[in-house]
Amino acid sequence: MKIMPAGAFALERQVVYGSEEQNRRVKSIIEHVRSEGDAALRSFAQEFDGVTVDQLRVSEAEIQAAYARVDESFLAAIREAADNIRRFHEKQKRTSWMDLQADGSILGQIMRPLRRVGLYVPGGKAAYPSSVLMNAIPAQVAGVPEIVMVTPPATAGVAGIDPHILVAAAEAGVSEIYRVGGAQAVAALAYGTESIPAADKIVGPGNIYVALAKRYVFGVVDIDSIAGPSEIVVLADDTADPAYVAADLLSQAEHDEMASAILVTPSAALAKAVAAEVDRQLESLPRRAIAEKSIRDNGVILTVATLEAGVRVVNQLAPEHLEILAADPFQHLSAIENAGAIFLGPYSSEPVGDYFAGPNHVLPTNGTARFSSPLNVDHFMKKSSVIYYSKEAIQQNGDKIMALARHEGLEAHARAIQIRLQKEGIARG
Ligand code: HSO
Ligand code: ZN
Repeated sequence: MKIMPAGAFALERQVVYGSEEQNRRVKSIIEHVRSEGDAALRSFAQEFDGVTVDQLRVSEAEIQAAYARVDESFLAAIREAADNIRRFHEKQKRTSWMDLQADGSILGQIMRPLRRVGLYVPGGKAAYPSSVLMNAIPAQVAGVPEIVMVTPPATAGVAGIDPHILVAAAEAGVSEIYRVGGAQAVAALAYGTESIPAADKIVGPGNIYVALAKRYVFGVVDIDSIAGPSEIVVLADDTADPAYVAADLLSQAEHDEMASAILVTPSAALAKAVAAEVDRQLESLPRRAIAEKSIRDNGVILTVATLEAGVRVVNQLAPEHLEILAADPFQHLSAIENAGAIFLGPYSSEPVGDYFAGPNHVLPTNGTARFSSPLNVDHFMKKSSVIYYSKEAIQQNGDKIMALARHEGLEAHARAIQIRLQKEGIARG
């Protein structure tokens, strides 16, 4: 890994907009699904996945059969992870409220779950059961009655879906599963087809076509953020074990050649030791090619004068994941302004959060931790404001409302108030 002073590092953010050609294809796929429905989904499955799809919906029998095909240890682990995730997200739930004012008015806010949410799960190698839990459980905790999953066939040419994905979906409360992927799946969720009713929101990661399709249908439905490649920043001092730091950097580098792994440290000795450890540990990694390219292209060790200076660098990077491996990690917590998830101390390796601890692993990437948050229960709820004005309140405030309306040149607004003040004989002055 390159070692350089933090001041010499120029961060490049990689926002994905796709090529003109990709955008054109996505638009055409979406329009096809919109006009031809299921027939378009079947013909795209033939064209892109090489499969003939008879039943778009995955049957209950197929889901039950999936349970027989996964290891017991996998099932036990996924159940415990799901419990932890559920418990964490339960804490986020907010309740409706009503406030009675002194003048007899009532103001309030009603919280309701979205009615129907679509969860996209990519096919092939990037189909992570953990991501099924992370996307579906907050929706379930929010009370969303219909959680629909769409996913392409796991293997090209075979209509089946990875049993681990099916089991994770069933455990996380997914209520319907359809075998359809790509931009066409996003279109089906946005506009609905004969067999897939339209959803109100679409979440979940996908390839460039899925990301562009989500951006395209945004407004017709809500979407989550467009996730970029995984990022980890480790802030460490000389008390950190270089083998731990290297292992954690590599844990995210193996996701994607575009993933980024950065160490920020005031310790020259740690910098050198971690660089050597990364090379050593890379050698035996099954996904060495991916991790190596990620480290070479986007991995760097930034040296700083002090941990406090390191915190300033971290705030500029605004990483998806931050690990603090320092003598007293909690000492720096309040100074961290921008980070999706913060892992403290030597035993809180990022995979603890990726899989198991409970907090969500769908996190803001690409510097968006400056203004956005981990996926959470609120993302699956909406609010309605409630306004009840009493006679006394309209009498007290009618004049002010009319003044504001007339200032905006909206006389009908003013008169809607005035007519009440007159009729009720409560006009003042
Ligand atoms: N680190 C990824 C999530 C994940 N890791 C899924 C393993 N599986 C999110 O940035
Ligand atoms: Zn991960």
